[in-house]
Amino acid sequence: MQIQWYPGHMAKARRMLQESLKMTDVVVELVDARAPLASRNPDFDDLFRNKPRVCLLNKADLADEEITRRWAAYFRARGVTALPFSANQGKGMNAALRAVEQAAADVVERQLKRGIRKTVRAMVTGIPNVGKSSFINRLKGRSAAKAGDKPGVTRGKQWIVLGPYLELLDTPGMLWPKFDDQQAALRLAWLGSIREEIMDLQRLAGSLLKELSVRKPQAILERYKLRNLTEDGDGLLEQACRGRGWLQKGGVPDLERGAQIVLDEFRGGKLGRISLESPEEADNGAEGDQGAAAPADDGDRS
Ligand SMILES: Nc1nc2c(ncn2[C@@H]2O[C@H](COP(=O)(O)OP(=O)(O)O)[C@@H](O)[C@H]2O)c(=O)[nH]1
Ligand SMILES: [Mg+2]
Repeated sequence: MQIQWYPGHMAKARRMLQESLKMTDVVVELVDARAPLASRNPDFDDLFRNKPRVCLLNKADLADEEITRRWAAYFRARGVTALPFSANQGKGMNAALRAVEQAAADVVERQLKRGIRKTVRAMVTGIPNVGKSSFINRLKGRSAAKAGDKPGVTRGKQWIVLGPYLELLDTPGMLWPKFDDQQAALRLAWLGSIREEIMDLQRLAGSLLKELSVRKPQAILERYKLRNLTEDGDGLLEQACRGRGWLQKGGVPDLERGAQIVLDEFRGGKLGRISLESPEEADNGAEGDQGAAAPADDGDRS
């Protein structure tokens, strides 16, 4: 299913999210560990105001370990519990569930004083492709039972029972990325979190190689047998095609094929663990500057 973030889609997603929020005590927000800022929209802080929140830096297996650690510290310093995580490996799951329980501790405590042992209810949110379904499916696999429908209370929502006092909503809350920051949108495109039909893959792969020539030069020099990193993106892609022998008849670089392979290999972690954002860059205000320079797109604002 392809999701386009037209205002109508966004309005619907927001409505569904708000409905789910009413039923839940804790929000588990998934972001991409390789680009935690690009993969979350600052507007969400407002949506989740008054809700205890746990932020999972998902796909940490593909991100630079040290930078992910710094991101966790960055969020913690801003009052948000953040943990490295890997939904498809289930790595960090116990710590994540403990964090969810801890986040709800105040609510549970208050209810206990009134003699009620409250069941904590959590929901998963995040932008498309960040790993929500992987997270939920993994928990389904290990949950003893499904709570099933609870008519009247949850109106057809399903809950996954994680423990005697912990349940998870099995429908994730869909969030939308911010497209008004062109640099952030580009990082999402490199990560494969934006519909590809609307993009020029050769441009995308070229700009990725250019970015990696700064962030991880050795990795692309070796893998694609590049000779000269000072060329622009198109030039780097062409070098990669020659280096790896992706050629058409007459030795012409097969840029289309090369672009697809470069993107696939980056996304699949073949170039090693690479982060596209670091907390230090965020602190330098790069985000705001680029956002201001980017053309506004009203359709993508919430
Ligand atoms: N390497 C890696 N891939 C992941 C991880 N979590 C999810 N994925 C992959 O990311 C893609 C999108 O995951 P999905 O759960 O469908 O995301 P959703 O759109 O948020 O529901 C799938 O190909 C998953 O296999 C992770 O922790 N590590
Ligand atoms: Mg999904």
